[in-house]
Amino acid sequence: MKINLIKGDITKMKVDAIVNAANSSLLGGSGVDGAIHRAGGSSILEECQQIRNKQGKCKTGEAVITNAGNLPAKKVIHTVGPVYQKGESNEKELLVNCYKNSMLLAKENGLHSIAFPCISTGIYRFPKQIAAEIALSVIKSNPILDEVIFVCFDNENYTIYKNLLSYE
Ligand code: AR6
Repeated sequence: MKINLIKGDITKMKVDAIVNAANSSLLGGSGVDGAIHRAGGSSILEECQQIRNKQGKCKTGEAVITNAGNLPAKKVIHTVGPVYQKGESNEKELLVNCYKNSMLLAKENGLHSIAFPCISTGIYRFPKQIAAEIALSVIKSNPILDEVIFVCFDNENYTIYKNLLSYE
């Protein structure tokens, strides 16, 4: 399994699946969620609404899959990261679940490449260094896809990932 790092906008990625750092409503928000819905168009939100009608909200750590509308990716996997409180509310385990469940959902749907944003490290305030260590260790211990790309939007996350990957 290849692991790559890119600094940029995940909505531009031509991969089988991009992952959205959504919220449990699945009905959009700001940050990367807003960017994906803006660039992808209304068909993504329509499918999110259908999923809501069927299963209700998406729990923290879980993931669902939709079309990717106008995006170059084939599918969008929406996962709900934990809101970081003090690190005493199972946040680490829930973040592990986000990465694990997104990879499993991609595999179940016959997808081979996946691009992740730095889930929970924006509005949900998860400490970036710890979040990156978690992301890398989950991906490395679950090598079930051909390619994983980490797409860092901000310099701080990019530097953290670059340093972690260079120690391999
Ligand atoms: N491409 C890649 N990464 C991005 C992009 C982009 N276009 N835009 C922002 N990021 P956040 P969260 C990075 O806040 O912390 C939403 O309102 C950003 O720099 O998007 O999981 C949802 O609806 C940061 O590193 O997600 C939820 O309510 C990372 O994406 C809530 O925010 C995650 O930041 C989820 O909060």
